This record gives sequence, C-alpha cells and structure tokens, in this order.
Amino acid sequence: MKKVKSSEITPERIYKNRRKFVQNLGLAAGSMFIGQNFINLAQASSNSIEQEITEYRYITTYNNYYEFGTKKSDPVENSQNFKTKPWNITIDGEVEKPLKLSVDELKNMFPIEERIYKLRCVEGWSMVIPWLGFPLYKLLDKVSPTSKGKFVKFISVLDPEQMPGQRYPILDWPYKEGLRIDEAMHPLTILVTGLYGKELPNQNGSPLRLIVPWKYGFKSAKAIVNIKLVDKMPTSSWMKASPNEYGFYSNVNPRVDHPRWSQASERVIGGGIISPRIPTTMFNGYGDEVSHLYKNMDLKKYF
Ligand SMILES: Nc1nc2c(c(=O)[nH]1)N[C@H]1C(S)=C(S)[C@@H](COP(=O)(O)O)O[C@H]1N2
Ligand SMILES: [Mo]
Repeated sequence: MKKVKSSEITPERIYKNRRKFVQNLGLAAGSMFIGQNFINLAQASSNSIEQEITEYRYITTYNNYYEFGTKKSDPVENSQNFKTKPWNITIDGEVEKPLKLSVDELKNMFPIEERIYKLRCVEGWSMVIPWLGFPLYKLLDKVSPTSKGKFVKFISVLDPEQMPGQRYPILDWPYKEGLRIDEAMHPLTILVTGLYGKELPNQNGSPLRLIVPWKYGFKSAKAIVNIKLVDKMPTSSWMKASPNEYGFYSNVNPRVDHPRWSQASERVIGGGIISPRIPTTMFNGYGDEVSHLYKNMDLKKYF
C-alpha cells in the first residue's frame, strides 16, 4: 500500500543497464545519483570500498535460511508457498508503549528508503544488496524503551508445518538473535521489507527481516514476528548451538577468525567464474560509523 516514494528507489531497469559500483557502503542512499554509472556514497569517509552490486539472481538463489533447509539452493526451492500474509509483529518487553500491528501497517508508518549494504556471511562470502526498508530506531522510538531495555531480541516465526527445517533440531527454533540497544538504535541498522525495488522474496526473509551491515549475516534474522526489549543479553540460536564459534557481537573482523573459517578475506558471489576473493575490512567497511560503539572493548574477547 505505500509509500515507496519512486524518487527514493532506483528502478530495476537502471540497475540492469549500468555498471554498478558502490563507493563506501557506509552511508545511506541519500547521495545516490540515479542515471549515472555509479552510486556514490559517503565520499567523506576514509575507508572506502568499491564493489559491484550483486545481480538479483544470485541474491535470490544463494541463501541461508535453515528453516527451509541447509543447502544454499533450499530456501528458493522450498519457500515459494510460504504464507507471509497476514503477518503480525509485536514489539514489547521493556517498553512503555507496546505495539502489535500488521506488516502492512508497519510499512505505512515510515518512509521506505533504499540502502545499499554489503552482506558478509561468516562462511566467507559476500554480496552487495540494494535493500528497501527503514531504520529500526524509528520503530523503537515509537514504543519508548524503559531504562531496563538494554538489549533487543529478535524472534523469527515458528511454523514447522510450513518450514520443513524446523522439524529437525538443527537450531533452537524459533530463530533468535539480539543486539545491544545502542546497536539497535544506530541509524545504519534497518528493518528490511524489500530489495531491488521490489517486495522481499520469501527466501530473503519476507515479510520482515533485520540488516545490521557491520555484523555477520546471521545477525540479520528473517521472518521476524517479535521484537522484544530485554534487560539481559539474549542468547541467540547460534550462540546456543555453538558458543565457541558464535559470540553475541559477531562484528565483521578480519583479525578474529571463526574456528572453522578464516575471516581475512571473502569470496564475491556473482563476481564471475573465478569467484574473486577480496580482503575483508573491519566492521565490513562501516568502521567510521560504528567503531565508537566498541571503544575500550577487547573485540577478540567480545567476538
Ligand atoms: N530466520 C533465519 N534468519 C536468518 C538465517 C536463518 O537460517 N534463519 N540465516 C542467516 C544467515 S547465516 C545469513 S548469511 C543471512 C542470509 O541472508 P540472505 O539469504 O538474504 O542473503 O540470513 C540470516 N538470517
Ligand atoms: Mo551466514
């Protein structure tokens, strides 16, 4: 019903017809020059990256979504009949004004913006994705977190009838993730409702998923039904499955390896048959914007 202002969103035609480069992915699409050959973001920032936007067909066929299976091709194959309408979401816990509303109502509450962010999976690959959504802080402002709301917990849907992966104890279902309140309030943190100017495909987490661009991809819970403000650091499904591999923070950090995968470099999905590897950057390239959140923290200990 809304409000995707056409001026804010690049038509797919334009994505297709240009060589797509993003310079420094750190800032929002405010300074995007539609009609030129590239999207130029945040030139002022020092740690600039240049990487092509990943093609739609890779973004929508190479997925991690264990509710629909553990192979990269499982989500697109097994999620097409997944029912995302109607869909309600509750924002509650340590808040003064809890909310329960439909995703359609939520989409009409805030202007939908385009944000071109890199998604870096801890498995060692990345894609650059033109997301549609709105900053999470706008929603959190509406519910007025109390002083006990120190963390935010994200809970995905539990529906084993529709989600074959949930019939097996691969993870602690429903999928759970968490952020510290200041991370959740950071203007780069968004709730996503679409990509490439279109509705969010089921395999990418329709109707609502999180994106925290300086953290590994698994922090970005898909198919969210509940956002809960809590007093204590939540335990995510991944922390519970393997605490020495998955910490709470999970900031992209090329100097702290996962026990099974080096984090020093990443494979560019859709970057051609040679699948080039490029160096991974601290905080996925968003250091200028987010490193202050972690000052005086030992990021090896708090991985
Ligand atoms: N509910 C849910 N959310 C999830 C996952 C999942 O298995 N279930 N996988 C995560 C992982 S590991 C990654 S890398 C990203 C992948 O997002 P994409 O398929 O849109 O690229 O989703 C994350 N969100
Ligand atoms: Mo991932």
